[in-house]
Amino acid sequence: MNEGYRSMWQNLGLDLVAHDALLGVLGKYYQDIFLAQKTRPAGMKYFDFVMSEVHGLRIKELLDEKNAGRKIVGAYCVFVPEEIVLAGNATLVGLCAGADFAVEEVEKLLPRNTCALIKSTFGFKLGKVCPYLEACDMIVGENTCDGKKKAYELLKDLVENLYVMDLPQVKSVIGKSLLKAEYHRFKSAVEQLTGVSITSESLKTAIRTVNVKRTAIHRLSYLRKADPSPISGLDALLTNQVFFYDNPARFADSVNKICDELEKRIADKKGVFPEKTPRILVSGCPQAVPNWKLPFVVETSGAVIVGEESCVGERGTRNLTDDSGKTVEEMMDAIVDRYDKVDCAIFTPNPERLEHIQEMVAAYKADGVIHYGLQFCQPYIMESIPVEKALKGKNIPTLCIETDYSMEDMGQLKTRVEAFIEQLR
Ligand code: BJ8
Repeated sequence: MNEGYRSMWQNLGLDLVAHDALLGVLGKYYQDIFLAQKTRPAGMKYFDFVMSEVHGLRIKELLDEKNAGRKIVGAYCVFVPEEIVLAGNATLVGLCAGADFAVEEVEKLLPRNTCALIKSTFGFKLGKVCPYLEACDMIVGENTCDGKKKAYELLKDLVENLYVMDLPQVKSVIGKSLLKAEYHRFKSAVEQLTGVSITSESLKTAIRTVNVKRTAIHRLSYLRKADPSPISGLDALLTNQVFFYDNPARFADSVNKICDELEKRIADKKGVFPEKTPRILVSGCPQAVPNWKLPFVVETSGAVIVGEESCVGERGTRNLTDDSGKTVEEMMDAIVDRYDKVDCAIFTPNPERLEHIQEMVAAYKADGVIHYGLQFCQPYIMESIPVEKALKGKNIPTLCIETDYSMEDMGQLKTRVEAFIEQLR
């Protein structure tokens, strides 16, 4: 690792010893999971590079942006509109929360039976190991599940720059008007942070920039419909994870380059796994970096993941924002329309998600669904019950798993996943 980065991390207030330990574990984990895969697309080298520099070069780029007067905004949820952030001359980064850290410290602040994602948010802060978190000028929390809502009340004492966005819990006219009001409030907060007024030109450019990166991901998803699948679920998940913190234009270019390669693979009938390998759709809680546990288990047990019905996946990226508006007001409405369609399990009732899962099963020719629930995540685990019932009623094999970020249940998980895959053959 470049020695210059050490002073950068020190200036950000990181605990260098703990941070070295984290990078050491991550590097080994990445090697064993990603680099050990056979027949990867050559274009994945870009993502390997991004991951090897995830706390290095990308942080340096963000700090260079800050030195040039730009602001950095961090978010934990796909309801935070990147379009508004970019239009206000700021950069949005996803704060990943995909690994356990400083668990003992965290459990002094949060109940033990809190989901791993929320605990990880606190662990990265308390352990002083996340340079993204420390580089942010504004951290946006959102009132989604009860766990997050209450956790932000505590997080505000740990960070100086927390902004909390309220969100509706019901898809209705009133719910949508709350979303609209909150997005306008957020727009003003971004403008205040950056000192830049959002104009129709800047908002249109921002909408187009985000649409370009979502379109690149749509292209990649479309190619995963082929049998044999030209890319592993692990690599596809990684691109969806990098979506949250890479430079948007560079990200879109890199995904499009992989897609060019995948199109050729499909024409040559070349896949990462043989034809007729059981195809799995994963549905449920988001899998943030470096949470690669489930796809690793699935793809080393004889199946391939062909889609993710998840916020780090199609739930987060599937809709574009209409860019045809002429005024800021019209484009803000288009943004509200776009985000109002996100079918997170915090909404009640939430029939759209079940419809989307079924659509994805058909579109990706999935042989079965694995519902991925993080332990103690009430919204998704509660929703897994009607989802499983409805899918089984349509003869779609479904396996519900509940897990966390630890490796303790790997053996048990593998046994269940293998038995499920056997059933799909
Ligand atoms: S839009 S899925 S990113 S809230 S796993 S913290 S739900 S208890 S993450 Fe999410 Fe936004 Fe919804 Fe998507 Fe709570 Fe469950 Fe934990 Fe969760």
